Amino acid sequence: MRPQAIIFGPAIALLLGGCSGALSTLDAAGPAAAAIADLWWVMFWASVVLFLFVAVLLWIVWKRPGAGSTIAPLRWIVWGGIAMPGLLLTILVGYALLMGERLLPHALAEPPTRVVAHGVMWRWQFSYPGAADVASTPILHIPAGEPVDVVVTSGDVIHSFWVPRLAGKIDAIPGHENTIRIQADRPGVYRGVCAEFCGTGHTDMRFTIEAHEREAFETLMTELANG
Ligand SMILES: [Cu+2]
Repeated sequence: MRPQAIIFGPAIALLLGGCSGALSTLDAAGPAAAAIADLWWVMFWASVVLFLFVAVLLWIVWKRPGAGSTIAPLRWIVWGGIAMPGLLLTILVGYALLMGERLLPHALAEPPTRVVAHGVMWRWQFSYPGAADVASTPILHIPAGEPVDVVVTSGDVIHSFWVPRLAGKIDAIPGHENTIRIQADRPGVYRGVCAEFCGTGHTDMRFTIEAHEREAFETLMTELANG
């Protein structure tokens, strides 16, 4: 095996391994996570292009010392050091703001299902204000294929609610309600974690989301309410 294969083979496998899996932001299973994944890829490819551009410039002056000296230093600074990063950062920040806007729980014609995620050291409890008398559950049940607003609260310290394949993260703050909109495009099981260090049990503060077809979700809510 060639030395390059020994170095790059495992590196590429390791890199691609991060693209899938139960806790991968790049393996998006809903629109909010897809927007975040898109932003990640745009930033990734932009940084690859920039890196290659600078690497080529470096290679040129290394091979041919003095190359580029016909261009005045002030010009290098103004165009390469101010104009180029200024333009790229403006585009990137504009794109990020647009994507961020899509993640907000804007008012909808049909109000989405609301569930409550309450974090306490070191577990999550989920309740369903719309479905009367449903006791809190250790697994979060949601209907698939539609937006769901998760009202995130905390009973003690600051936690963070994060289901990487469905949405970004949001802090659970004592005495405060934060709402995050999630959506699972298809029924299935999704993994979540607490994303804010909250003490010795932090790593065990994991949870599961089960997305059901609308009818199955309603049946389940009725079953839970009837005990
Ligand atoms: Cu926590």
